[in-house]
Amino acid sequence: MIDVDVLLVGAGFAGLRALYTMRSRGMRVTVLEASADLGGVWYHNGYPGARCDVESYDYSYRFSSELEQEWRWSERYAQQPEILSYIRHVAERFDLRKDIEFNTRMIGAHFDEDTSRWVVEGGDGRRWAARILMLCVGQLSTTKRPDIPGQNQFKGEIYHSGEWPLHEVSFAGKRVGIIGTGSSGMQMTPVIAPQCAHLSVFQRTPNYSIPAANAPVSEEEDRAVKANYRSRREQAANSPSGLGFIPNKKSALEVTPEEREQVYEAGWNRLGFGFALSYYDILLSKPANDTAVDFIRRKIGKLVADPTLRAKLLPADFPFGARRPSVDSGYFQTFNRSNVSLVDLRETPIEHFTERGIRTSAGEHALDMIIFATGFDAFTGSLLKPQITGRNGMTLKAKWENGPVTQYGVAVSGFPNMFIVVGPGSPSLLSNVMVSTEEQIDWLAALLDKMDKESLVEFEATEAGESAWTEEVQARAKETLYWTTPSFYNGAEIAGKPRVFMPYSGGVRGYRRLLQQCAAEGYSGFELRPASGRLARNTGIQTMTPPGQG
Ligand code: N01
Repeated sequence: MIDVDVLLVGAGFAGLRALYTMRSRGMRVTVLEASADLGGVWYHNGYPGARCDVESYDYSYRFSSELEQEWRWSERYAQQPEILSYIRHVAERFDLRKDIEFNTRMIGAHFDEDTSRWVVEGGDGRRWAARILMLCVGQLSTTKRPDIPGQNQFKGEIYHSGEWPLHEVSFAGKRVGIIGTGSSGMQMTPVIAPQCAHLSVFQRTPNYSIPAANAPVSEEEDRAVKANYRSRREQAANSPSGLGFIPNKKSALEVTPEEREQVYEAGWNRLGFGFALSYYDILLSKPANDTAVDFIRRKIGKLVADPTLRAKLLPADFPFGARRPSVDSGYFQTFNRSNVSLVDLRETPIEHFTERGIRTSAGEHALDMIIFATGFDAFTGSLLKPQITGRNGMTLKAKWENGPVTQYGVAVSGFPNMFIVVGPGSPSLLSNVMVSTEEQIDWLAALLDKMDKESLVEFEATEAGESAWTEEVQARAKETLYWTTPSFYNGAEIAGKPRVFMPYSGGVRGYRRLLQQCAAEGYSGFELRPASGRLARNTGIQTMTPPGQG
């Protein structure tokens, strides 16, 4: 058994930041990473056109101003290879690789109540004992491959956007089919279309998208951001989404149609996701949202020449933003190409794969390559893959049978000293995850500082605390339009998954204040114990119950 202070799982953005921070506190840290190299989702999502839809300067670490100053982003929205280069640069610069065990999947972990340590099992049979278990496994890292019959019969190539191979994939002369029109499908469509013989896009639900207005970053822009990076970070941390956009304080319904049109027009080719904050109530009120939908449909409509195709591509039956919109670079225009066709799965559903392609209710589409851009088992997929067992033999799977229950998205009662980074119940995918990730890791570091100072051994969410928080997450979602639409925010992407709302929709700033308040109140909603639960009970040591705790 290998003894460490912190066992971290996942070497993506969150895992590397956690490694840096925990090691800087003098802790012995080991990271288990199932893949052969760094990057997490950015390692696996190497499909053509993959890029971040958060601006590069904001989708980067804030913990080191030297790093901020020395790294030069080339585009407003970085492509996947550039993001991977950044991650690798960070690992080299802070000498992080030496503590990472690659090709090592955590298959299980259980909390030993006698020693108050997590015993973690690697897929290769090795075992680690750790005081703290930190799960940095990502929210969109377990891919979803629909259960379409006949997949084994297909004789061509099959790929998934989230498990893209490391080798070069050639599209030349091939008939390619993409299933799925979320962000991944919308990003790859305009890039693959010019490279292949024919592209068929299999669409079930037309999706909203805002133009990325991507552009190279000029020297002048780079200097301007770097001269004011601290205030840019502050602004991001104090914005609802962590993207730095402050919502317009006006309602979309209180202004004249002319003024509204001007505001939407000004934001359309500039704001990306920020377009959703053109008015404060776009994500809160259906009538307000309808004004944005009307504008977006008109804009998209102008991009598609053929009226029948246009009608099929226009999103209609859910509010803008209620499912995650895309930020695209020429997606809709791609359908004007003569080598691109849309297969509307609502009219002609997929029946099965054949040797030669995909059969829908209207007939066979002959293909050489099929790409699943069908998304992920979001939020909980990767947390529930390993067998994680807390106190009294309770597994996380059993505990979350009816949906994830967490205190602030970071901890679970019954699972002492286990910390989830950007887990369900935190702003997570409703925020710039970089902001949420760094916020949570710094918060944990402060908690561990306090525990060390006061010789405390365990932290654990209380049941009352996590129940109240889980209700709060649902209550906040019900105030929004997110609630109205089936999506991966509420478990609708996987048949049989509990239908609960998973990310906290109260905003990054509000969430940070709650974390700060929790710490100021002596970590309300958590128990901090001077010994393991069993030891404390056996020896009569009083469990410390901080004030303000339920
Ligand atoms: O996945 P999705 P994604 N038959 O779940 C369709 C992040 N991301 O990989 O809507 C046919 O959004 C499904 O149809 P429907 C980002 O957070 C980030 O595109 O369920 N179709 C939908 O069209 C994003 O939101 C970046 O009817 C089926 C699509 O597949 C998230 O990843 C870049 C189907 C899935 O869309 C996921 O995006 C790219 C079936 N059986 C992605 N099952 C960044 O920039 C599903 N679909 C950071």
